[in-house]
Amino acid sequence: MPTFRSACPYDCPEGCSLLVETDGTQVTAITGDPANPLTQGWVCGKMRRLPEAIYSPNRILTPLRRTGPKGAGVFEAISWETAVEEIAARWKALIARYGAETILPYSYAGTMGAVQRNCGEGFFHALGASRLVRTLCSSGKSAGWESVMGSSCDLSPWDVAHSDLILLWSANLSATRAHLVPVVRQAKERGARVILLDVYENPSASLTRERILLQPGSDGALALSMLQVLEQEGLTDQAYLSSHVSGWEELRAGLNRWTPEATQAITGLEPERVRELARAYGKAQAPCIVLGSGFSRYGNGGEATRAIAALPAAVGAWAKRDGGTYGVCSSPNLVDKSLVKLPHLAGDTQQVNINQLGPALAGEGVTTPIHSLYVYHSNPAAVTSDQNAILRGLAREELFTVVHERYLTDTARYADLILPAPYMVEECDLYTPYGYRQIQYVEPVAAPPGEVKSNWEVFSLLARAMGLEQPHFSRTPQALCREMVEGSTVLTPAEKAKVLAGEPVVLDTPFPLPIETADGKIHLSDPAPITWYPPHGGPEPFRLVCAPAIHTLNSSFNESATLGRLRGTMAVRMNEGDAARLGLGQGDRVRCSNELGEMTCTLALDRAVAPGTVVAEGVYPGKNTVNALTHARLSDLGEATTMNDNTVQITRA
Ligand SMILES: Nc1nc2c(c(=O)[nH]1)N[C@H]1C(S)=C(S)[C@@H](COP(=O)(O)OP(=O)(O)OC[C@H]3O[C@@H](n4cnc5c(=O)[nH]c(N)nc54)[C@H](O)[C@@H]3O)O[C@H]1N2
Ligand SMILES: Nc1nc2c(c(=O)[nH]1)N[C@H]1C(S)=C(S)[C@@H](COP(=O)(O)OP(=O)(O)OC[C@H]3O[C@@H](n4cnc5c(=O)[nH]c(N)nc54)[C@H](O)[C@@H]3O)O[C@H]1N2
Ligand SMILES: [Mo]
Repeated sequence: MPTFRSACPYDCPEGCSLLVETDGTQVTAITGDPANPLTQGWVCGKMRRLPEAIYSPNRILTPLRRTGPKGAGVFEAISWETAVEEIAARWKALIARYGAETILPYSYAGTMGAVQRNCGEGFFHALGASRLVRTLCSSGKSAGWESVMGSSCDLSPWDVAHSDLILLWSANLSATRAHLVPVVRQAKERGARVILLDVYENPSASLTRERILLQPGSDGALALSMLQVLEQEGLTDQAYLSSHVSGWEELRAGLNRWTPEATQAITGLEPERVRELARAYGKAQAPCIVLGSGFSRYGNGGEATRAIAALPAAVGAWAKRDGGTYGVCSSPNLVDKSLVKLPHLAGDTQQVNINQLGPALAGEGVTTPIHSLYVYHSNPAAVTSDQNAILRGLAREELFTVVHERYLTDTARYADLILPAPYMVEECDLYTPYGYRQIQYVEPVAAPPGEVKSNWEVFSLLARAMGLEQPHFSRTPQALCREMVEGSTVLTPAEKAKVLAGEPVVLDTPFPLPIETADGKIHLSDPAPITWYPPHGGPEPFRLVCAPAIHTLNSSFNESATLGRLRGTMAVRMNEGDAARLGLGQGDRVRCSNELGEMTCTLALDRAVAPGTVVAEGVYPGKNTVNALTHARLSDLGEATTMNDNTVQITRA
């Protein structure tokens, strides 16, 4: 059986390197590539089952035109030529009447490849369309980190094996960082203490008996209390603070507001528990915070990230080998993606935040109304907040909606035209995952079935049809990948050659970690000392938190019947005490509701949850799913989603 190298294209920190086996035509098996020190021959169950999705009878294989009412999912097959002609004709008429800003591109992270993910940006800039602000994931965390650490990276995943105190802070390793599970086990065998800090016992709680379940959106207050204890008990590293940190004195001066007693009402944690945690952190040889993103998807998520980022600075963890944080690093500087994004072509057109699609389609926050929506590698009807507002917008009869997809998603159902999209084994791209410093170039290993075309191919066709003259749109993805690799200012010539030969190249984090701020210092009071303020919240009695599911990835893999069965039915998890108070039991049907909408699902009581909190794992297909309950409000820093920051009423269904 021929075997080819490939890489996982999904929006996951792991960026697994893959070995793809084919029978000469079709993909028959996918495993992990031992050449990548993280992947080491093992990949998750989602990836192992990808062939089922690739060859599913439900896959869209030709362009489709709507023949029934919007949302009904009734389509007829048309040719590419007709589809492209229709799009160009509709867009030219709309541009003549309203200007190109009336077209809104909508994309996020169906593929993470440098070319296929970003190429639409160049096209829509050249067209003069509205600009989408892509902050659907962890931009609050990135903005908070940047205000303290600049563009510094953090530890590599394998470094965590040598830490003696690992805080699994808002991170569900079993779902989103599966390759860290054996690393944490190794650390435990060496004697490390592992503590989970979350709003519920997520599946990685199996790694440790020590769980601290805090109130949603209170992490910043907890971190400030830890800093207060570290300071009061003389556990800060004065030498590190004076040589590597600025703004400590201003922050220190206000810490007495944040004693564990003062934050107890916010975090829900016993003061002694917080003191013990801070002492363990301050006394560890190489404390490591494995930092997920869930805690940052709140109205105060940027500030909370600043507070957590202050902890390793206060104890000088970055000066201790394998101390610091893991989970924030991405590889933005390995290659320059502006070659594909073409930022120089961006005009001063109106911006629409990705989280506010519903309001934008209703005419809120835009000066030019949106009359056409082009969705590619995203599924907003399922993943984006305020689902009911989005569905109302997508149902607008005159809105000309084009969706480039692989199967009939909740968004594609509302399209006027659907264009057939590929899986990664059918396209060329360059991957730089955000969980460590890795880069891999991938060639297609199987022919695209039917009339499937990649994002790049479609934008090249549309550029020609719209009369865009730039020679850029006639290039090949291979040439773009090669130019990005060759232009890298980080990779050595030998590494570049290896990348272009299709091998994964992995770079270690240097020790000590270079602090990449303008003055080389960590900033704790710039523009103001770190603080905590309440998240958005709401009037209903329960806080609703969204969390990743193991067997799906956002709405991706919903197309796999096997993975759907493994995931089970839509549920919310609740604390047993809260359930007893409401007279509810395991497996009961419950109705979750707030002013935006409702969701009916099963109640799960099998894992502990912070009091007054319900957790919804995964993104399910259909209407009245969890994002019918999430607001389109933004975070304090980074204009990010606040999808974990909502409240709901729970009643028996
Ligand atoms: N299997 C699987 N893998 C995935 C994904 C998936 O959906 N499924 N999603 C992918 C994507 S797009 C991303 S961005 C990453 C995400 O990877 P992670 O960062 O690990 O996951 P998050 O969803 O950000 O959050 C993880 C945890 O945050 C917790 N949490 C929520 N609110 C709070 C809070 O206020 N405080 C604390 N301490 N914890 C809180 C949740 O309960 C959850 O256990 O994973 C990627 N990988
Ligand atoms: N309730 C809730 N909401 C969430 C989350 C959650 O955990 N819970 N997670 C949030 C997070 S962290 C994120 S990052 C977002 C993710 O939101 P999205 O980026 O929209 O991610 P997916 O749901 O994976 O949908 C991606 C779609 O792209 C399609 N696709 C894949 N590859 C290609 C391609 O090459 N070309 C084209 N045209 N299409 C392709 C897939 O078939 C899939 O339907 O969702 C967010 N929303
Ligand atoms: Mo994400």
